[in-house]
Amino acid sequence: MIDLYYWPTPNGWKISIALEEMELPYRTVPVNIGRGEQFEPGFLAISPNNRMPAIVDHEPEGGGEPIPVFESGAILLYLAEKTGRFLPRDLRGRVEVTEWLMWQIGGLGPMLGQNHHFRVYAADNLQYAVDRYTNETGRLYGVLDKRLKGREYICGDYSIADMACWPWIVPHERQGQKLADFPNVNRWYETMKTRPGVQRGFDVLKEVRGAKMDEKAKSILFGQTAVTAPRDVS
Ligand SMILES: N[C@@H](CCC(=O)N[C@@H](CS)C(=O)NCC(=O)O)C(=O)O
Repeated sequence: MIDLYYWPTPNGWKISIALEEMELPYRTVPVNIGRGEQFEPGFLAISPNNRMPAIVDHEPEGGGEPIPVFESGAILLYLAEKTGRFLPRDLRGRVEVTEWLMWQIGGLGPMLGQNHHFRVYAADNLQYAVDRYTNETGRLYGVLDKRLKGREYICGDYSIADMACWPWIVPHERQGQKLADFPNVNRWYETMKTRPGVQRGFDVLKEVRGAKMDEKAKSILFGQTAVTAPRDVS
């Protein structure tokens, strides 16, 4: 059994989708990040960066103590290794999937996260920041569009790179992007949506998906410093 520490956001969906696609048994442990549950000591012991997703695998290969894993890219690699699925075994295929996984982790996720921040959450309208991240989002969509030309999935066959990228394309409207401008991304996005594993993963905790962020949640999420926010779950 795997414990999935999770909240329904793009980074969370990557792992709920992977667990569903890999048909691994798991139980969901909600981490309400708008209420500060990511600062609970028990969670920090698993995920010291106070971010979800994280997992604990109670049945690791070879037995022994449960294995905790934080960082969605590390979790995807761990699960792909565990199951032998969605990560090619041959050197060249493996390098390609790793490249596009790292592209998501190092570029698509952080840039689109800043896009959401300045377009949707920032108290002031900071036009420079809005333009900067909207343009960079468009550039990254363009890169993905070129990559998907002539390929059904990002690396040809379906892989953990698709599971990492797709959740970040879900909120394309709030990122100021039109999928019609990126026909290959659009086609891939729709193909992904038809996969039962993607649908099941996307629906985990769907009852709280897209809940409006109140001021308290904003101060917990956007007020973090080196000292960082105290636990506040009231
Ligand atoms: N690099 C991390 C990013 C995870 C991340 O940013 N998670 C957000 C939600 S999408 C979170 O837990 N935020 C809590 C916080 O900011 O305190 C990963 O890929 O796992």
